[in-house]
Amino acid sequence: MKSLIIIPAYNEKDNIENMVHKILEIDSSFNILVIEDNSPDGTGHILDSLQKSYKQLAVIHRPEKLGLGTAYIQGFKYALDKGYDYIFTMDADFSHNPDYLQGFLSELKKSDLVIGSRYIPQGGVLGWPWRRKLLSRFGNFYAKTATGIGINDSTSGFTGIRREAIEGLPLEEIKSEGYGFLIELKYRIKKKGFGVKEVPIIFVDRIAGKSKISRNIIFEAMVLVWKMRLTIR
Ligand SMILES: Nc1nc2c(ncn2[C@@H]2O[C@H](COP(=O)(O)OP(=O)(O)OP(=O)(O)O)[C@@H](O)[C@H]2O)c(=O)[nH]1
Ligand SMILES: [Mg+2]
Repeated sequence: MKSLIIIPAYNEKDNIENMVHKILEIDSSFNILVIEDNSPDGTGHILDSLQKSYKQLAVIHRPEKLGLGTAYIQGFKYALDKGYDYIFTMDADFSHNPDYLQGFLSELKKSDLVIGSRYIPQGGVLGWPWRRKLLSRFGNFYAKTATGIGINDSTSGFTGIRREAIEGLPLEEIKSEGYGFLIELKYRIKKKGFGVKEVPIIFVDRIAGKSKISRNIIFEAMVLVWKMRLTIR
């Protein structure tokens, strides 16, 4: 069984090398795919030289910042194409602790989608100001209520997915971005009847680098949840 960890990275020069080291130190049988969008800070060059030391590392360089949604979709296509069985998504900025990966992997033997969840008992967030905490909490409560599918952390970007669940997705049809994409991904998998399991994680605010997810996609996500409920069966 082959595992691929998909990491979108844009301007992560202070994180990406440590992240790759850390993951492969935990388990050298993991493979990593980084989707990098021509970062002005040189993240792409760091990845190119890292590839010389690690045969487990693959990199897709895209010509410009094309967003998180399309990065995941490209990663999923790559994973299916190369025959991976277990596919993980995580951020480059250490908000998602790679130490959780092996726990996710063992859960994936029983479930089709494993979600690293901040909003179940034993989960949580460290380092965010109260306003951001409140927004994320409220956003996830809103998404849970509006979609009616009972997922507590639908905006989590830390997931493990079985190949079969990704094969069931209409990758060409999914157009949402950022948080909306993360919600839609989980919604579609759950709606198809796949087994979904939330496992608690402690999410830690990034220490190095700057945030690049724009906040105006929050409104887009609020509309999306209703659209999904009405159109996706
Ligand atoms: N390839 C690619 N990666 C991106 C893009 N936008 C964000 N990322 C990466 O996606 C992950 C999540 O983005 P973050 O900026 O950490 O977003 P966030 O976690 O909501 O915000 P912070 O934790 O406050 O930084 C990180 O690994 C980013 O480097 C993009 O347009 N293209
Ligand atoms: Mg982050």
